[in-house]
Amino acid sequence: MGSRSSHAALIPDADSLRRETGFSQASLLRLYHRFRALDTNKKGYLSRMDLQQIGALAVNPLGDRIIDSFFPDGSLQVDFPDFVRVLAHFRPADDEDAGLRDPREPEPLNSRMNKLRFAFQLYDLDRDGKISRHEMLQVLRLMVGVQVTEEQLESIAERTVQEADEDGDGAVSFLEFAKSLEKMDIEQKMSIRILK
Ligand SMILES: [Ca+2]
Ligand SMILES: [Ca+2]
Repeated sequence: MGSRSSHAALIPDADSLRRETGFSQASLLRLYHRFRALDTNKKGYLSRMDLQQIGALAVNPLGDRIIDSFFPDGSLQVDFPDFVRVLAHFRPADDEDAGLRDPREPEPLNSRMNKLRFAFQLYDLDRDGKISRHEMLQVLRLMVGVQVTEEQLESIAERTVQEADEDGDGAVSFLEFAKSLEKMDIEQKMSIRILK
């Protein structure tokens, strides 16, 4: 175990990252090893291609969108803290959270609300704070198989937006989105085991 703790010292800002993301020291260490293994050519950051090696994302229909969210401002590089911050949204709520949280601290990244926010921005491509029918259609196209015709897809998109659209502006705001998913087990849907 001696070598493990010396590795821990290599993680940049380990303590603040742990507080911010809720990952335990051991998980951070494992993520750090994962990060270094994904980092081909030892660049010190991950590129889009590096992230595409993550199996859980490769098989996820929204994997490409999730990968996009690692690169928020058109940047092409993900450093370790940013890597961990995105992954924290997928961390299942578990005993790592039990009783340790200071109520003055910001909401954990893997809270239901933050998971919903993360999911929302996968839909809201132009980031105007609303999911348009067109944006809904694009996500549905990624998620459903080829057995559905374009026409059927359009009517599903139309209906999905209509059902969620409470103020009738023809688009789904974040609140409408959160409300329409009220009964969904977002915890289970948004738990991706990156470490496996
Ligand atoms: Ca939008
Ligand atoms: Ca609306």
